[in-house]
Amino acid sequence: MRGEAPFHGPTGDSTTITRLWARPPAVPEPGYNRIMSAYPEAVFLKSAHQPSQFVPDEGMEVAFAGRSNAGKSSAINLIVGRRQFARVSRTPGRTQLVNFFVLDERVPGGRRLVDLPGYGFARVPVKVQRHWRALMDGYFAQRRSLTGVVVIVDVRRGLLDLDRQMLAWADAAGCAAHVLLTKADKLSRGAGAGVLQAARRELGRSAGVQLFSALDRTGLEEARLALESLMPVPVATLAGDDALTQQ
Ligand SMILES: Nc1nc2c(ncn2[C@@H]2O[C@H](COP(=O)(O)OP(=O)(O)OP(=O)(O)O)[C@@H](O)[C@H]2O)c(=O)[nH]1
Ligand SMILES: [Mg+2]
Repeated sequence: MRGEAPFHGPTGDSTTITRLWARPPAVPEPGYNRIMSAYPEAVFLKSAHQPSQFVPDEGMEVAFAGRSNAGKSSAINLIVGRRQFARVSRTPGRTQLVNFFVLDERVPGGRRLVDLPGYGFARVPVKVQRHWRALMDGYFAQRRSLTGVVVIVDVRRGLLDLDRQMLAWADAAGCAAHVLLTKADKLSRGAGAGVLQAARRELGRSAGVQLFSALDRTGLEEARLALESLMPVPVATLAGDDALTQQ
């Protein structure tokens, strides 16, 4: 069952965490009060500059893609529940690396998040743009573990052509997609709802879409549920979790 479990942190203060994948235990198991993140096992794995440096293609993987500076790394940090997990930058278009993170080992081969280099930054030299395209082509063509793509879109801009191209890429790779219209804190409720409605109309059933803000946490639960549905843990494993937590 999915739900929120109140727990007491190491300092004794009462905090709320979300366990997306298991029923909260009636009696906290040892170590339970040390869980500070929605994904306590999450760790940075590797940065790759070329396809040959990608981590082994096993388990499940969800990629976060979006325009430069749209808020990909900030979204990952909030969803995972760690402040400095993926690096947030003020200078767009700097890094052209594919960053791999392990989320957990809940399926054989593990579940990973991938922070892709941002696209659409006009001042990037042609050579860098070519490198980006080759890297993305390599990534989408070969990752069999890629089960979903989260496309991060600045709500003030709405869906643009490069976002549509990314969604088409995901579709061609046979991946489900979910769009986060982020920086929702920058727009009024009415304006945000308008962009959401337009995106829903355009995407239809091809992708999920929602409002999000890494600043005020708008849409956090919905985004976590969407992430889980992009990399589902088999029911047999979930049943095992429940059995463990009931001991
Ligand atoms: N107000 C607001 N600012 C945000 C939000 N998300 C990200 N930012 C800011 O936007 C800037 C870019 O955020 P990043 O998370 O680094 O964006 P990115 O897409 O990973 O950027 P690149 O990796 O350079 O492509 C930073 O200054 C963030 O603080 C949000 O939801 N609301
Ligand atoms: Mg980033």
